[in-house]
Amino acid sequence: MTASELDLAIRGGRLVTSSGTFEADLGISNGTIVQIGRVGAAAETMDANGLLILPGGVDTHCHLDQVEPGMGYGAESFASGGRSALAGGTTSAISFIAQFPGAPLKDIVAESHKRGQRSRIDYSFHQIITDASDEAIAAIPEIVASGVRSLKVFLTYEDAHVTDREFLRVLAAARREGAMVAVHCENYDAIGWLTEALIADGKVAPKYHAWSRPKVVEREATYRAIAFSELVDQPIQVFHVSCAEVAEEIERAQRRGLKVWGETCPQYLVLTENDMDRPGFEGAKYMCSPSPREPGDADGLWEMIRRGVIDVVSSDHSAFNTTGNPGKDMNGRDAPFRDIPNGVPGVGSRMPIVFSEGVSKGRISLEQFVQITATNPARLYGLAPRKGDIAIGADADIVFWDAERTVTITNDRLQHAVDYTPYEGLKVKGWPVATLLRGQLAMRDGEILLGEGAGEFLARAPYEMAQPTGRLAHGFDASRVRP
Ligand code: DUC
Ligand code: ZN
Ligand code: ZN
Repeated sequence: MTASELDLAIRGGRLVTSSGTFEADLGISNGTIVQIGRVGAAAETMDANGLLILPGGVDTHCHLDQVEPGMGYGAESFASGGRSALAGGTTSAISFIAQFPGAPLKDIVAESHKRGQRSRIDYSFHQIITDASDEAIAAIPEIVASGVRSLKVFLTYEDAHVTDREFLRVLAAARREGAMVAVHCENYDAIGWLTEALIADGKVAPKYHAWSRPKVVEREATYRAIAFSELVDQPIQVFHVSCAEVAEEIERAQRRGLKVWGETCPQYLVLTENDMDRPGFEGAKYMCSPSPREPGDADGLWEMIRRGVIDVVSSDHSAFNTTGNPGKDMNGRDAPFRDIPNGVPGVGSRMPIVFSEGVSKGRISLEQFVQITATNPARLYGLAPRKGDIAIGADADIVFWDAERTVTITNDRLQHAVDYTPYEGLKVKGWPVATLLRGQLAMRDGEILLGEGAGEFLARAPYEMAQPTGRLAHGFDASRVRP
């Protein structure tokens, strides 16, 4: 190799970027894209043979190696989750650092970083705040300055939800430090009240999970999160929007110029509440929160995606085996829906499902696919311009994609650690053939070629999307006066 040679040239592909699709070669040096179009001599050449060349997927909502209070760690490690990500064309993910009683935040932060070192893909973290105590609020500046530039709050879940006052304190802390806030929007008390009534009435099967948290419960919490975002003047992303009725709240906020964004997930695009009514314990495999909705609701979500109201599709990969502890049946196969852990795996199936349901079925363009699975999540969470698009100077995270290949999803293809996929038997058109992480061949024909520890921690610097608008009622910035 001569000094002027590229490390790698990718020739004969159709490049899909966030803004266009065109035939061009790619030149890569030191893990970075350095040439697009006419590309010089290279030490190595990969022939794309007319396949699509896409930016590696960016999954900004992925529970990998997350410490779960009282439950140890979820089934999916950074190593196994990274394997699945690469198999499915995803090269970066943001996981979570938990908070729970009795463990100082700095210890959980350190433990999470230690676990991240096994990652096969590039990664970062959202810091979950479940108890906005003075100590937790005081710890936030250092955590954010270390590159964990987003906080997450839950408005439901017994051990995780914050009160309105706590939520405001977290928003204020994020505003002071220049961090994004992600919100799980469902009303804790409404769900608790409905759940008690359902169980008292003998309605305990998995399908009643959907009855315990109808759309309005999500819509109310979404409106409240938006109102508080406006009050504090703090940008937020509403996680896992399950239906158009919830997205309408986000659209209204966006029309008013608020910095409010919405995410949905494949489970809301292809699963329905009927899946939880499968015989025996099968329904438990499809339980996640918010609940999958009724047949037809996905059409409304696609419309919201097309309009740009929802501009990110993440996996919310949340890994519970069907059996074991932790696992879906940890409280017994007859456990009421309330006692069955929520969450479905999906980091490996996200890109193929969104491509198939979106591009192959004519609902969105190739460029929109790139935007919602890579560019927009990278921008929203401060990973751009390094991640999320094919551009000079960006990391050479590349997927060779066969738009014509039809595959029937089976659990083994996804290569995650979880013992099932809710998408077993789903036929998809469009499949990743090879994945590159920073110019290194990471997956080819389903074979994972990068070992544990190949991934890098992505420390996120201050960025515009997480900055406040400057619009405050009466011009009074309470976040500066009272933490
Ligand atoms: N819902 C969440 O909020 N997190 C993980 C899994 C789920 O279903
Ligand atoms: Zn959530
Ligand atoms: Zn989640």
